[in-house]
Amino acid sequence: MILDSFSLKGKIAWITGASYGIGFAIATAFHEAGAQIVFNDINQELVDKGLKAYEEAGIPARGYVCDVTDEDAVQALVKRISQEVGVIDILVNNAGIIRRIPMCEMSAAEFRKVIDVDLNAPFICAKAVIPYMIGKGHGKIINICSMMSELGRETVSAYAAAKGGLKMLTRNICSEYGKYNIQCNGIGPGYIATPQTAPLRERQPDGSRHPFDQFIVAKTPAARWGTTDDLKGPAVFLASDASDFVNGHILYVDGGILAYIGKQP
Ligand code: NAP
Ligand code: GCO
Repeated sequence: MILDSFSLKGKIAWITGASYGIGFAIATAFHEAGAQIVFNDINQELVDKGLKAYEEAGIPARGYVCDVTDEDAVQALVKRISQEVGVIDILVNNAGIIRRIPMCEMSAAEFRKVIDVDLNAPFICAKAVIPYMIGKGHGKIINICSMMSELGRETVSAYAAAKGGLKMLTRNICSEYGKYNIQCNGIGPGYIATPQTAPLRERQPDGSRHPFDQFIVAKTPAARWGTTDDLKGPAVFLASDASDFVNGHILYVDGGILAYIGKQP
């Protein structure tokens, strides 16, 4: 049955930075598809917050404290997961940050921090799990890219550079490890209503909608912000056997933004 190929039953999935937001939504979808969920976040408070949320959702997730930019910590975490839970079948590189600062006002340290979390960390985490996936004879890596993997805009130079690099890292992992039955693809969410984009949706002092909110709704053929639920099906597809011959692909889940030039003013 074709739907059986979308099952994640018996698979172990590690979603980074998944105490809430997009990572949490993807983890809930993976659980519903049958996977055992493992997540990490940057401190115990966030991990505990995530564990409470997973428990309330009826999901027996395992949570670990780990800063994904720390290679030694990530290597140790992957080993610990393999001993305590089992070898990771699915990695979702979800953890990410953004700093909205005009480029010429951004310090090199601030630029490096965004690159470190959004690009170096996916490299570190993929490098840590690939040897185990080779040993197991299969693996799925999903990198959470962005509209900014394809487009720029004011104030997000570091984020766009990182997400553009993440698109090419995705293609390179495909190129280098596809022969080991490892599929590495990206998901490029459009504008999704999460804490990360909350500043772009804040009501104005006069109660009107944020100008950026109005801009994005006009720029999106679906005429709405995405929700984390919109990402669940695409993520399960890319994590499942149904996508075994899909590799190096960035699946944009954007309501049509990238296809649309925009309405005449
Ligand atoms: P979010 O609400 O800010 O959640 C990001 C998660 O990553 C948080 O739990 C965060 O923990 C964690 N994290 C940050 N740095 C970390 C580190 N060094 N080690 C471990 N965990 C870390 O973001 P989101 O909106 O869910 O986005 C998730 C991913 O989707 C990101 O990669 C983002 O770039 C991407 N994305 C988002 C959108 C959107 O519209 N929301 C669209 C396209 C792509 P803290 O709370 O401690 O920071
Ligand atoms: C921004 C937003 C975007 C979204 C997302 C779009 O400031 O433009 O934060 O970058 O987070 O990446 O795909």
